[in-house]
Amino acid sequence: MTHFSIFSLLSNAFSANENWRAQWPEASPKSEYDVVIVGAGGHGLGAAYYLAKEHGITNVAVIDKGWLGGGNTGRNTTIIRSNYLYDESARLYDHAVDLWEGLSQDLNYNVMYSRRGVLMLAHTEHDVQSFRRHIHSNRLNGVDNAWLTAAEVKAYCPPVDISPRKRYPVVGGALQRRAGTARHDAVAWGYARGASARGVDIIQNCAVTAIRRGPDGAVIGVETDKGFIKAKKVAVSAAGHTSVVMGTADVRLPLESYPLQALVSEPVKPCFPCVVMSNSVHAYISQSDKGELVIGAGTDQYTSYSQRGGLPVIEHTLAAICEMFPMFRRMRMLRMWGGIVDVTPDRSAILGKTPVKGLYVNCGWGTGGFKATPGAAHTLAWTVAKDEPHPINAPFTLERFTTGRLIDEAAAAAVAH
Ligand code: FAD
Ligand code: PYC
Repeated sequence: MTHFSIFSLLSNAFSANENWRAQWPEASPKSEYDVVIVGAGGHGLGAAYYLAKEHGITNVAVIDKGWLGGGNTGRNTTIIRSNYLYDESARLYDHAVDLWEGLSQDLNYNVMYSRRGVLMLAHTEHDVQSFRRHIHSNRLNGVDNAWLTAAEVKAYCPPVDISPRKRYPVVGGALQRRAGTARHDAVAWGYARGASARGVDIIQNCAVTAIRRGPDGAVIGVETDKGFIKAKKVAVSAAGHTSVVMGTADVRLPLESYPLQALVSEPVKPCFPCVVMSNSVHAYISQSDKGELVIGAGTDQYTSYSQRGGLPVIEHTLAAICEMFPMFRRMRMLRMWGGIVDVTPDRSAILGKTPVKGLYVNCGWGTGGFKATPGAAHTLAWTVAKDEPHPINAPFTLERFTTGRLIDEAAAAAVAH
């Protein structure tokens, strides 16, 4: 057992979020929409917002089986960065970071985007080589990322212990200064508010049970537990469950769903200046504006739809955190939770059209889709509105799993999986 107190482990992980259900007005679905979006996470709500704002398409419903933002959007650890290896990813994630920078103004809702820098620690020669490769690639793509020596790591983030006698000594790090965090529930609420103000219906507590196709194979609507809803187009953004929903339209996706967990400590005064990630020791940490240390683990090693991760994984993570940051050894844990992430073979998303006319998909973000929220939503809205790929999401189609033109971002995912 680590020095973190485990006693409050089973406390009310999402009591705050449960209140959202009460705050959003209940809407009954109309019988027909131009576009139905399945999943009221940041990606689904964002797509509805951009459909309305940029394409004038407002006869849209966003349908969720739970409450808005109650999926991974309200469960993630809010790390935003764009230091991915391949050109295609750099374009997508940097597009998202560009949108993050103006998002509070755009939505007139403070999403608390904070450029505090994301520092990835290197512990081995392999880490050094991999990070340097990413840094070179990022620079060629105009994405900021810089190598720091161990002493420079310590100067940027004083709580890190860089003693060479450690089990995993810190030998340097890759720092993206433009990267940072945002407030996840504000993202869901900001997009929901913006979409709703433009006429979009947000329907909570309504599970989509099947996608229906007409005689010519094209989408005609969705079956829900509140009845059938006719739709000219359907976009599925149901992280963790997308393959189940898409399976009802006979579209098979190369996805596996895993629990990914995180926790927060009791709140303390500001003491941690940036985000630090260490994939070798399976842990990452930042401090929220409320003062809590936000700590996350790697995915559990088995597939599951459980929204709570395994105890050994989080214990391993806390041991690593206490080793890297000895000053946190006496902190107490406030709450922990899990989300279900869907993972593709190449750890990149599937985003765009499907073989079914009128059916679009946004999934496979694995452990890293929060940062992509505005970029994915923005380009998906374009694709749905025009029925054609956006230049940025064009490489992220389903076809790459048959052509073999994969976008292998396993190393850049930076979270053990
Ligand atoms: P969600 O927010 O999960 O929304 C999908 C919605 O679909 C849900 O609300 C769900 O209820 C709904 N749904 C599912 N099935 C149905 C159905 N049949 N009918 C109707 N509705 C349905 N990413 C990062 O970039 N940085 C991070 O630091 C980070 N940390 C993470 C930490 C944890 C613990 C977890 C779990 C994830 C983390 N992620 C992170 C990943 C990130 O949270 C997700 O990739 C992203 O939030 C996905 O957003 P979304 O809108 O697609 O999905
Ligand atoms: O993608 O940066 C990330 C991330 C951090 C924690 C989970 N995902």
